[in-house]
Amino acid sequence: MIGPAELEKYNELGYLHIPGVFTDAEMDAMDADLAVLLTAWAQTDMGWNGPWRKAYMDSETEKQSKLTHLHDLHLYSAAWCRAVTSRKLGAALGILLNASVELHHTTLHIKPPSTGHPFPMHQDYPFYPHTDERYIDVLVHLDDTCHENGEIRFLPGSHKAGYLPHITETEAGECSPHLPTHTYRLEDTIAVPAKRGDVVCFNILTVHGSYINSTDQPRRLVRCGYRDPDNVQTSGQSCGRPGLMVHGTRPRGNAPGPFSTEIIPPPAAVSDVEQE
Ligand SMILES: O=C(O)CCC(=O)C(=O)O
Repeated sequence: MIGPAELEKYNELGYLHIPGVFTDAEMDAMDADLAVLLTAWAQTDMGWNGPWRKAYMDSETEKQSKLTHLHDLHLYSAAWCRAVTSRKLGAALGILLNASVELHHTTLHIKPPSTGHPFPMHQDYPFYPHTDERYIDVLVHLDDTCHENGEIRFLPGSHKAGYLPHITETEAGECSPHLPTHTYRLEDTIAVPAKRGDVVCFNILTVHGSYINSTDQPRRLVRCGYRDPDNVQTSGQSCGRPGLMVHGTRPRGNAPGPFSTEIIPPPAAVSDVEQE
């Protein structure tokens, strides 16, 4: 799936659309399990907060705009566990990272019909900062995307500028990390519409966002984060948690020894679950 041209494109633009990674049969299995997870585990709420909401939506829309989300689907569903540890995807990511590949997290984002949550321009780095940029986010598409349902959009080459300071608090308190709306505009981005079963990969530093879903159907995708296992996380979502290896082997590096076998703490209470 990844030859020299794709690798060059990814390195140059900071993102890459890979069509047809998952078969219809695989997507059907993921769809079926997702329906169960939606009833049993997923949450729907206002999603990301912050002053960007008023810049993106009028006040009536803003009140109605919601996001359905769930972290780490692979811990709840065998079909999703198989999908995110796919040998094919792992090999592609191994070429893009030029390294072994470790799964870091998976996160469901559903934009409900009609006023489904837009995303302000941001880098994913502030949500799960790592020592460097050897980290790829992969959007697994459950639905075809287009302008009307809020396809993913990127600022090409923006990863090359490094980490950009994000707005993380206002007078009212903390808010979801995002870039200033007047300098980073969705209008200046390139749309990357994709089909069910496609993935869109992007560098943890690539600036991206998406418009509201104005259609009468939900727009469903799952973001999966993968890293070079040598790239150490410093804070944020799922920090300190080792991930499954999806390509190659974990380098020993400076590790004093293998992972501890001590009991992992139980899942966080609902009120502690992060928004991203
Ligand atoms: O779901 C979307 O449209 C955008 C998702 C996003 O920005 C992210 O996962 O970082």
